Amino acid sequence: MHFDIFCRVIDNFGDIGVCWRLARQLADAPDGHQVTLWVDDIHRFQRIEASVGVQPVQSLTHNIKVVHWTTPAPLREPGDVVIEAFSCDPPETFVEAMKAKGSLWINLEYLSAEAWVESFHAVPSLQSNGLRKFFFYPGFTSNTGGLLRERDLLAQRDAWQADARQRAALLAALQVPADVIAGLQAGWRQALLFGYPGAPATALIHALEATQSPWVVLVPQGMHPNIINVATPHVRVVEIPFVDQAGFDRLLWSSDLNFVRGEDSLVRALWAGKPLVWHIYEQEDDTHLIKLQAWLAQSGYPDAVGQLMMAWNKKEDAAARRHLDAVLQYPAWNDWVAAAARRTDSLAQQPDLATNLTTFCAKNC
Ligand code: TRH
Repeated sequence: MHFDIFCRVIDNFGDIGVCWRLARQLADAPDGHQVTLWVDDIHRFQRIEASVGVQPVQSLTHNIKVVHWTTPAPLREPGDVVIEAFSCDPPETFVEAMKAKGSLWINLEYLSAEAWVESFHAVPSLQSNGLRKFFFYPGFTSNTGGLLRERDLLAQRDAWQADARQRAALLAALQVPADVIAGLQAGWRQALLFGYPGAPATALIHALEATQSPWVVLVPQGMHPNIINVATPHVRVVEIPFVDQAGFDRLLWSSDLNFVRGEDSLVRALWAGKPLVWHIYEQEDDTHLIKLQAWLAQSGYPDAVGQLMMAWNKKEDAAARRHLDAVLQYPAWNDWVAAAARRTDSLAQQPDLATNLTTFCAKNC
């Protein structure tokens, strides 16, 4: 099949992060689909994928093309399936051409663990122009579209985790000081902190310090400026450059504790199988807290972990500190480590999103 994926960058990196991952997974499928990825903000794309140039149309691999989605949009023949990410509205001229071609239209929705998702997933969205359009919901249960996961991802992760030299080489390439790398090799624990502004990062440093064992906190460039270069007796904070998505995965795999946000980094931290704290994307009227609660309810995490995530998202410093103190202590820490691994194992039993999507499209094309 030939897929078009339309991506409008609203903010940050999640929109293009999800679309780029999906494009590669469709292209890497055993049937090797053709993919055209339309992106309105090429510069944002370049932050997570250095091979992207600024040409209006470029071939990134033998079966992935990237088109700069400008206004007016370039005229191109639509594929068998057109995916609009997050209701981003493909151009009208393109929709006209989809009618002539008879393309299948998929609206790839946001990720949520709320119960209603199961009943909306794969439901038709009636179109007056006669096109066949369906909602496709990612999710955490087998009655949803599932989660993005490359076929060999967990094997790659295990191989990476088994080879300490690769981790040291990655950290050295990111200019992490040699004494910090040596400390990590000697057993210091590593946290990766990728959250939204206002996250209780200072409370985190104090809580890590209170464990009385050494920690390194890696912070992607530009995030959490209030704690950069902090050094307490047991905690070193190191700012690292932005890396590509493969590098980001490796950082998650080699951390003991991951703080992630949005949508895509959450899923990647789930595949890392380590304790994680999710800073969910903020929405009006605290809708995001309802989504967070729904996700926690099906997570199997200890209650204290759920309380920590609520405090983290409400940006409540004192409560976050209290709950961090609780979950970082033994034996609570071990319970969290075990629950995180169980959650990953159970999610990995389900088919991945790209497989579910191609099966659905093949049936409906
Ligand atoms: O960046 P995010 O907050 O993105 C989004 C957007 O705000 C979007 O509008 C909203 O729809 C969505 O969240 C819910 O968080 P997210 O989704 O985790 O995306 C981050 C991406 O950046 C992810 O693909 C991983 C990637 N990344 C790198 O490739 N290298 C890095 O160094 C870092 C820190 C991240």
